[in-house]
Amino acid sequence: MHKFIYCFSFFLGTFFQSIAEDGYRLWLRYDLVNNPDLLIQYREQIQSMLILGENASMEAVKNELQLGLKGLLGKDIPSGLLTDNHLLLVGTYGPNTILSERLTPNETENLGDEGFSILTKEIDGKKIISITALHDTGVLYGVFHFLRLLQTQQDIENLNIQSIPKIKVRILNHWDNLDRTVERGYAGFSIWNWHQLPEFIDQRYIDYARANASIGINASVLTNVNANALILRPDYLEKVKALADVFRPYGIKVYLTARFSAPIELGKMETADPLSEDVQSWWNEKVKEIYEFIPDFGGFVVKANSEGQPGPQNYGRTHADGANMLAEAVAPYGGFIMWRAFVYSNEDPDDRHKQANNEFVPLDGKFKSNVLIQVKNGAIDFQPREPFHPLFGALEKTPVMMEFQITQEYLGQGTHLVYLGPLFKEVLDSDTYMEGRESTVGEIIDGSITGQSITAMAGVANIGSDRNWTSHPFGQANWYVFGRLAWDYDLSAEAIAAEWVKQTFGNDPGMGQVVESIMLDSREAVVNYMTPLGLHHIMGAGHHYGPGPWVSKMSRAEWTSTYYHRADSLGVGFDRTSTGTDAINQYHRQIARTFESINHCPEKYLLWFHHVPWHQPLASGNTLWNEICLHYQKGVDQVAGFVDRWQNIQDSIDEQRYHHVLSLLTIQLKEARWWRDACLAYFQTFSQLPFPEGVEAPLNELKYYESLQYPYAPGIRPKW
Ligand code: GCV
Repeated sequence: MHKFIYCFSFFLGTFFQSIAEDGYRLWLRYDLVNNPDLLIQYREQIQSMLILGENASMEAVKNELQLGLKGLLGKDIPSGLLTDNHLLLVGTYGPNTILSERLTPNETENLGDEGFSILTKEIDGKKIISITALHDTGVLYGVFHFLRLLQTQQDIENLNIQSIPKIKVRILNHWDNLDRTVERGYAGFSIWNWHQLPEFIDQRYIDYARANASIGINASVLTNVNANALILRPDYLEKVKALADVFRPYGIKVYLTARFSAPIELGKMETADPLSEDVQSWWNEKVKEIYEFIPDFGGFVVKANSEGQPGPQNYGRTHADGANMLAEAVAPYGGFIMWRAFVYSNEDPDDRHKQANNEFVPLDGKFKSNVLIQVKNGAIDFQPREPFHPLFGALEKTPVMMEFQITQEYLGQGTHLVYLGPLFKEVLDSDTYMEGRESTVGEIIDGSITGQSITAMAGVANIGSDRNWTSHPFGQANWYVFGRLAWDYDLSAEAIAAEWVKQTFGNDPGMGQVVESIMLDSREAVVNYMTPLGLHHIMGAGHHYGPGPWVSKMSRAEWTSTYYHRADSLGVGFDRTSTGTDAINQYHRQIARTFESINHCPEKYLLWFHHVPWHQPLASGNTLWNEICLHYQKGVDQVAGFVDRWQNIQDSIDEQRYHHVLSLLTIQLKEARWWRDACLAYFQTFSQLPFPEGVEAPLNELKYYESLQYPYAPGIRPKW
């Protein structure tokens, strides 16, 4: 009879599940466990729960457990007593707490500020599952982990889990403007409704906090790095405070971007010179005011002297002068300054690739201890593939933090299915040779190589007001994988994809395999149909939507495509070897040696570092020209394969998301062909060679592709 009821409720669950899924619930769907045997096990193991502690965070814990368990187990779990069998016991561990009497110190003592443990224990013949931590936020993370175990249908019979984040500040960067447009945002408008804050608290803010906490994200920069000083005005600070109050119980600290010229714009001063005492006092006062509103304010992210943003160099000062002035202002309150290294100057004729190292390496050791240098994963700009940024491995005395881009500015924006796990992992696992031994980028940003204790990883968010948050349903996976890797960069892209798929689409193994295989192939596919073999930055001008290898006239040379691919009648690619711009020598000599040699340079970076003759034979035996053509074709074929694979699992996916993804894959296939055709038509004008067998010729003449205009492509930088 029992089994019958379970099967019936399972059927009902599956039935409702297939009706409507708009994606709003993200990976926190908590649908009824659809495996009758496991459901029985879970219901047996969790018969009651006791949540210790009363504060806003523990309230969040309680709400999440109630919501999650009710959904997953299909019934309310009553409050229990310590004497109960099969009790779920949740709370912080500390001297004289109920939990301390039940756990041994070594099960908890090393958990730090945010770690947690989940243990199955037998006490007085009664079984409990404890979820504990030294602090409330750790408990919350433990609860989300536990719910993930149930959602992904793991055995919970004998749990012995301890988890501690490797990186301290795991932060989303929103490039959201105060008018609610989002720079490089493809999912609607900003979720911050500045106009209606502080009074109107949208449920979305709470769900945003839940989603972030569930993957360990503990900080959020609310505003665009192309900053607007207005956010520092008291009426806006009141709105920021309202958001900070919502996020606090979920362990999320709020950061803002600081416009360097704010003392002039807001303070009506004549200068923003960081060495001026008046300017310093203005910032000190402003920071004091911010902390009055938000006592746990995280600090500032600053884009200075970059792409037209004001900065210390406007006054003949250095990045260290600018960062240190702000660092002193926030230091008394425990705040941080995340100073971006994304700098390049139109006036500097040197290779853009080299400019960040040129500016920041001489400043190593000159920054205050609460400054982190925020470095993009590669030296150019979030390309489908870039070698890791040479600043990782070059700064020994300064904390260096990672900036990844979750929003797909250069990777098909809101319409292409590209799972970024493999991209993030490729960078984090890259060896910098900083110590002459294995010193991966991951080990540098977690401080284990340089001994830094302040560590951080940022991701430029892909979140917007679209009902499903990220527009493309698979964009959610990129938000998810960012958080999971920021917590533990040793997790694999495969494992994270698998857990995301189970939570997002369900536990059907056949469906799971197909979806995971699409995800895991998708990054290589986009590289193939956009920028194979180390080509880079050949997207359409300004909006970066679609191909634009012909772009050659812009206000800055480094914004053009021809600057990067340098195609001519002899070959293609950017010579960054010692006989070229010598950017290669910003890497450790072991890496530089490999990249320097055209025969040893990994082919995936070939045209990034070398200008290669069209007839050069590559590892496959094909000439460079043929290999380029075959990669473009392969990218298109891969996407065609994604469409087929997706269609094969129609019965296992709810209708709404099935059709949504299918239409987006159709766009992606059309656009992959567009990329192939436009790029091959263009590069052929230089190579003057025929397409090899198996490569489809472009549908149109080059001038057709060149004539396409997209003035309303989303996410373009607005004028402000
Ligand atoms: C926020 C690239 C993007 C810009 C972005 C900039 C940055 O240039 O195209 O939109 O500006 O990077 O990271 O500051």
